[in-house]
Amino acid sequence: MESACYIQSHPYAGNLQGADIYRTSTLSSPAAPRTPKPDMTRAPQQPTCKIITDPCTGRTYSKGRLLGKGGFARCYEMTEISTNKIYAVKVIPHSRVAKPHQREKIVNEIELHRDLSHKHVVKFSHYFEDAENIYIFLEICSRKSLAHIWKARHTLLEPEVRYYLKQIISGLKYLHLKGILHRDLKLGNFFINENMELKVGDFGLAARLEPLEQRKKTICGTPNYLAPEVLYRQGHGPESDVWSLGCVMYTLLCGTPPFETSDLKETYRCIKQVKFTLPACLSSAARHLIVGILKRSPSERLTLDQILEHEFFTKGYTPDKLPPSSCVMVPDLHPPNPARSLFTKVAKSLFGKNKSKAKKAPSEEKEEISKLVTGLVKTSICRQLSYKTVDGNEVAPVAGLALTASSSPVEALTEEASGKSVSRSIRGSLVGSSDAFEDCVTASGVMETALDVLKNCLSSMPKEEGKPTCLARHEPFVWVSKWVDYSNKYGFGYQLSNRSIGVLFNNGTHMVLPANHRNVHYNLTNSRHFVFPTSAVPEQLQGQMSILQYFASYMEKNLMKGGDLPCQEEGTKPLLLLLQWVKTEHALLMLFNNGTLQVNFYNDHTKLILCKPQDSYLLTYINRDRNSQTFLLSSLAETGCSADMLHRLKYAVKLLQQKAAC
Ligand code: 11G
Repeated sequence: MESACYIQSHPYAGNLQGADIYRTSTLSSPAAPRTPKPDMTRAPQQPTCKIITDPCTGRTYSKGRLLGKGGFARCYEMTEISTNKIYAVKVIPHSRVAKPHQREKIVNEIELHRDLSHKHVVKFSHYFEDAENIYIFLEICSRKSLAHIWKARHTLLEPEVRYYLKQIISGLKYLHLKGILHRDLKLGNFFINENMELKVGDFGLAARLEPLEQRKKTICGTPNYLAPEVLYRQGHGPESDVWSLGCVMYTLLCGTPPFETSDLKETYRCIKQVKFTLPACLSSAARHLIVGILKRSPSERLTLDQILEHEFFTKGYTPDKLPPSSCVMVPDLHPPNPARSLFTKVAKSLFGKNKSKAKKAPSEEKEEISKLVTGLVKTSICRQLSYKTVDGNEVAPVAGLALTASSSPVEALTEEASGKSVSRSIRGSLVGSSDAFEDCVTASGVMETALDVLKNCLSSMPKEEGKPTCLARHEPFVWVSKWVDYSNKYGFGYQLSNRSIGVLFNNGTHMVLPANHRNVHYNLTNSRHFVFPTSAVPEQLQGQMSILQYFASYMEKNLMKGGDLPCQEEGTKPLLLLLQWVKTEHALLMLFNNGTLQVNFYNDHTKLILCKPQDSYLLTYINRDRNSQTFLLSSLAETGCSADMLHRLKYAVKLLQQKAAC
């Protein structure tokens, strides 16, 4: 398909190294003195340089991480050294655009994009070339694109779709008014910036709008979103962009493109016949709008203004802003209404962040709060995201209905993992792979041992309360300082006292980000262990990586610190993995692959930690005042302990017995 794409010639074609290009590269209004034009005869290939200098202005840029590849370009984050401004930069080696029609494409892209200025169109900053490459500096969009959001979410809520579509339509109306057709509207070309604002980008296939008879009849764009008239070689008009927009809307709402089949010819046949199905879950307004857009004849298709006037937009709620978390999980969106503000208010008052100014009669308020507490308490046990901090603060739950484990992109990998293809498919960026836990510590093994040890201790303890001496010094051990249970959707996230972050996903896989964030550890259910540099996590794991990062930032922002240890160099100790967690009405029990058992009691935030850092078992009790005392288990067995601690020890044993019996 790509090779069939020939864009019309332009006066600048073949002149990318010429004077015009240098003159026009002053879009960034350089203050730096102009440097002489470089000798454009190709220099021998230089080693990849981290500092890039604009030979025309003398401005310097430091080349950052690779953002990805697209067309002829490798794209990097680059920072202008004097201003610290960050750009997304397309770096196109001259060698990749040696043929005239290839250069024409780049020139066309620059020429069409450079003068555009709109809130919902990627800002073109400037460009230049050196001996090796052409550099196109664009607005950075830190949240990547709708394609990434779609990958993590698969389907979006109708209010989210309205939110994004309105911005696409706004950008697209501007382009069409300027006489520019995008011709490649797809999820990957809708970039999302830090503020969750959408920007239409990638003008690699864009063209000026020509009268019908003068239009190029060749096929451009991504096959799935091609309009019937483009397939029939009748040329691409504004209506063809509208068709693609309809496909985008369908994909976001239904999870797959409307004409997707396993065979390209079949896809084209479906497009020509406008053969697609509308899932029952769509609202009638959404169906009606899709049908109005995906019309065979361009003249029958709704226009951009008609789309905006459709009841899908006029009757449905569109949020002003989406939370960044919606990139990976279903947001809790509600049109402003009294019930919602009650929830927010009560949750805030419960969890100590009540800044609400609205006043209510005290009796009325109390009544409403008590209702909600019951609801929260009930749901927090098994369904809602509930989390507590080591110091006893409990924070309001983040509501959400995010993706199920089966829609996670990693599912395929996990399934494949039983065969050999997985290691092939993720080997590219692998740092290491091993069967790290060949001696296979199982949760039930850890549970049985802990049960034995604790039961023995309890049975030898004297009947009366004792005052055991706690250890002044002991071997360091690692314990869970923060946790987030989002197992109704993703899994269980935790932060360890050594500041590494882990997620035990619902599908049984495990991801751990050690404190230095250098590598990511990934464990399959079959206990195979992979290590990747954080910057090169394979595509298949990006969804889980986003969730891990979300958990990490969530715990960092919302949960109080609790006794973190100094950062440990990665690799000095075997990786600590949570094997199993169990929540009861009163406590959370966690079992680790090094044999550690931790029990957190919800009501007073006390904790018991049983571990064996060296030869002897240690038992740590963190009391309700957050005082931590560590004892040799053997000395507890001899001396006995406080009633408080004994009570909790007995509860832990009962819990382990119950679990072991299951
Ligand atoms: O056009 C882009 N923008 C605006 C962008 C492209 C290319 C620089 N990309 C990605 C990089 C890899 C593939 C597409 C961007 N990435 C991040 N911010 C902006």
